[in-house]
Amino acid sequence: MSYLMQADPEVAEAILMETRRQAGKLEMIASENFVSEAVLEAQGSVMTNKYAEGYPSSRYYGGCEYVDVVERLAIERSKILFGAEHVNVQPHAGVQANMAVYFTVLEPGDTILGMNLSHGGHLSHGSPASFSGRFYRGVFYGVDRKTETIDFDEVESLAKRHRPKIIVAGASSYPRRIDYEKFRTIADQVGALVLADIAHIGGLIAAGLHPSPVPNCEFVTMTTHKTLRGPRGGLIMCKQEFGPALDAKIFPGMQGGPLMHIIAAKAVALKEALTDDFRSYQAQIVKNAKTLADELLKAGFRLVSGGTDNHMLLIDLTALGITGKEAQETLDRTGITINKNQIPFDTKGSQVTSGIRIGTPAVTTRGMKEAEIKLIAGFITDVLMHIHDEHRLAGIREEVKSLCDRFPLYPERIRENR
Ligand code: DSN
Repeated sequence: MSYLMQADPEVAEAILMETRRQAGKLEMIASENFVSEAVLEAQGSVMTNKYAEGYPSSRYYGGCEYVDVVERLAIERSKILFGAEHVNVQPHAGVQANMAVYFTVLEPGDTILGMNLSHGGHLSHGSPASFSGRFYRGVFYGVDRKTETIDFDEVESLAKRHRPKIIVAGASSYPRRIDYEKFRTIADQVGALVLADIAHIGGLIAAGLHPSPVPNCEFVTMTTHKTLRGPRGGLIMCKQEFGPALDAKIFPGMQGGPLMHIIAAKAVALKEALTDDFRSYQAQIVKNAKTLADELLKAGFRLVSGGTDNHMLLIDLTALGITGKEAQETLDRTGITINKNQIPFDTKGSQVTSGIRIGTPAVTTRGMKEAEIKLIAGFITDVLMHIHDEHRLAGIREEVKSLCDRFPLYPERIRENR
């Protein structure tokens, strides 16, 4: 029996049930993934015990010689992977990474030009619901109504009218390639800085499948747990000239002790990301997303922007007469986990939505390829076309279960009940 099971059976049981849920369902939330046992081991290590305010070789506590090793490894590996000049691996999450950038170069009241949340942007890109829209003035570009791709004419005209101090290029639910050079050109016309938030596509960029924003942008932020497949956390890259100020905004500016166990796990994930296996994995994520898009289009669905270039796609459910909320709940009952998502120009609110977002990183980690994705497209089609047919839904649940059983996830944990 594990230490945890003895000490706290309620928590141990919940963790076990979560392990079984992850293994027994198809995880298709575009921002989620499954880390390796090595990443989990680093994350569950004694590095959690250590206070290490400051940075390697410049800490406020003694005994930091080994946490320094892992933080240096994480920084050096990020630099190699992305070609970055300066890296900070301490942000607890993506929002903190963006916050640190704003604190470094903006004053309260300054303007951020970011992507409209309902067109695919993120709360931390100037939304009034987040600190970023309360401390700063958020102005938003969106996608073109016809192509549903970023409307660069609008980006340019808003930049000229509002003279933002920073332009944020990045999204949470945008299925297309992002042209950082165009953002750079527009920013240069108005003297703005560019922050590329690559939280979603960090793995694709690391593998060279999408253009890197590092040469063109002063700042690049990301989370480490999405396509990059590391522990939950954030990371910032920037031009050398901003490095010291940025570090000071993370600590002592806005965070205390860094999460050294998470930084150790980030280092492990970054080592994994430097391998050929990782590059093949990222290529398969994209192939799987394209296959899923093609199959869903063949089945008659409308996809936002007509398809995908990355790891995700958005289905517009309007023609089916169902909401994103209903679709999410019904797919979940059949063992397919996705999230409801607003689509551009949505007439429904964020708790209901007209769309769903589907991603392929996690099922690709399990080893699923085009053949399995075609089966999954069939399941999704069947569920969404027959949302009230309980008998059919029960059959699909069985098929999903047997597909999951063919691609075991964390088998030792399931076997050992942990
Ligand atoms: N929650 C993340 C996502 O699902 O895209 C963004 O922060």
